[in-house]
This record gives sequence, structure tokens and C-alpha cells, in this order.
Amino acid sequence: MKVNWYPGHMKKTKELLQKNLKLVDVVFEILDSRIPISSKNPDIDKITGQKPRIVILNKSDLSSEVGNNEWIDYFNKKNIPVVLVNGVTGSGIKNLFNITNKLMKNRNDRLTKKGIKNKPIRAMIVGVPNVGKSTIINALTGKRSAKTGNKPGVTKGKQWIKLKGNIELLDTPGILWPKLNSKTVSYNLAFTGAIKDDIVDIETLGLKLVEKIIKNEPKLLIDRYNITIEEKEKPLEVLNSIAIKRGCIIKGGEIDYSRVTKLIIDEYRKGKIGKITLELPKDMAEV
Ligand SMILES: Nc1nc2c(ncn2[C@@H]2O[C@H](COP(=O)(O)OP(=O)(O)OP(=O)(O)O)[C@@H](O)[C@H]2O)c(=O)[nH]1
Ligand SMILES: [Mg+2]
Repeated sequence: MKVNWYPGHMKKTKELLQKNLKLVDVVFEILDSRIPISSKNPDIDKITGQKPRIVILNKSDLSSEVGNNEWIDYFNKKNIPVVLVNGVTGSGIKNLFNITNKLMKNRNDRLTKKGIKNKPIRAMIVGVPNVGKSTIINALTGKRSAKTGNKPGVTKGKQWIKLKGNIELLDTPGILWPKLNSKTVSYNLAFTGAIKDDIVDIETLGLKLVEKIIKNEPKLLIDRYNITIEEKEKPLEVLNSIAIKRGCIIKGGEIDYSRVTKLIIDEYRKGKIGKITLELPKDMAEV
């Protein structure tokens, strides 16, 4: 993992989060819309308890429309407030403000009855590494106030950032661990670049990704790499076809597996193969 989640570290992280939770009225839980199961902290329900929570399905520009709709349906059916967001462009942020205000209406009415008016709604962001916490803080504040990038936990010190509509955001997001002992979760996090590639060798990772895409969205591979995929064709054969099309060949005519798998993984992460959701609600039981 990019963050090493040893038990002591997890305990400390959890305690800090529980302390911060006492200060807020609502929690924004960020998930990666391509892998909403694998990017979820397994203990979040217990940790946040009764605190109102809004699920943000981020990176929705990289996930499929069908997948996005299925997930929205899933959360709607569970009565969990949910919103699709693209943190980079800020799309969906307005919707998040609306949902927050709607969710806080009872709280505001209660305060008004007590004669307390315009008490800011306090919010905080939580999520596993790389899910887009800093990007969303920037999108919410409309300025470059939180550092984004590849170093986890860069921000220090507590501060409230004033947002639109009488909402205040804790500037430090809560970084949570993913489900650490699941192979499926590790692969999904690695495919999306949330953890280092070297959980397995790059060739295996690339092959697994190809296998996954063949299963769900073969047409996208066919179109992107201008290949054919026969029925029951093995992922390795598909990988070979892609390598040949892209000239990933070593002297002597052998396939350069390291190069072709890197290429596919990189193109997947950038959304170049297409918008691909790797987990649907029906996969819930497997993870
Ligand atoms: N395409 C796309 N990329 C996004 C989106 N949101 C964030 N990213 C990218 O995802 C990467 C991680 O984003 P961060 O905001 O740094 O993630 P974080 O959760 O703060 O990560 P840590 O601080 O490491 O825990 C960056 O390269 C972002 O540009 C999105 O909605 N769409
Ligand atoms: Mg960050």
C-alpha cells in the first residue's frame, strides 16, 4: 500500500477521525466510481455511526454510464444520499451542495426552533488513499487550497474552509484504509493506480485487467486496439494481439509483455480504453 496500514497506525487514524467526527454535522464519504466496493473502508459504518453521510462517487468520468446508474440505484434503494462527481472538472459539486442542504434541513429547523440561526453546517471528507479527497476539497472551495497528487497525508493542522451555502469544511480529510486482506480489492486498487503496481508483477496485473475487460466490455478492447476477439479466446491471446498491433515486440519477434501490460494499464487509468466500471452492486458478495 502507499500508506502502510499496520495495526497501530490504523488505531491512531481511527481515533483521530472519531475526534473530528464529533465536530461535524455531516460526512462526505468518497468512493471511486469504478470500484465502489474496493475503495470503501470496511469499517466506515461502525466508525461514523449515526452521523449523516453522503456518498460521493468520484472519478465518474472514468466509469461507465450503466455502472454509474446501477450504483445510484443501489444507494437510492438503501436510502443513502449519493452523488456522482468529477472532482477535476467540478461536475456534480453543485448537486452535492443541494443534497447536503436537504439532508441538514431537519437539523437547521431544530436549531431555528431553539432560536439559533445560520449556524454553519460543518462537514468533513473521508476516503481511502488516492480516491480524490484533495481534488474534491479543491473543487468544493473553488481554489487550490489542498494539495493533490501522489503523496498521502500531505496536509497538516485543523482549519475550517468556508464554502457556499453556509457550509464549512474541515480542511484535513480523514484517510481510511481499504479492505486489506482481499485479493480482489488489492487488484482493483492496483488497476486504478490507488496502490503501487508492485503488489504483483506488472505482467500479471495487466493480464488480469485484460481478463476483466474481456468479461465486461470486450468491444472497447476491440475498438481501441483494432483487434478481433474470438469466442472463448484466452486473455493471453488477446494480450498478444494487442502487443502485435502496438509493436510491443522484442528483437527476435517475441512479445514484450512488460511493455504491453504497462501500456494497457496506463491507458485504462487514463480512460483511453473507455469508461469502464470494474465492480457492480451484484459483485458485492465476492469482495
Ligand atoms: N479523471 C479523474 N481523475 C481524478 C478525479 N478526482 C481525482 N482525480 C485524480 O486522482 C488522483 C488522486 O487524487 P487526490 O485528490 O490527490 O486523492 P487523495 O484522496 O487526496 O489522495 P491521498 O492524499 O493520497 O490520500 C490525482 O491524480 C487526481 O487528479 C476525477 O473525478 N476524475
Ligand atoms: Mg490528498
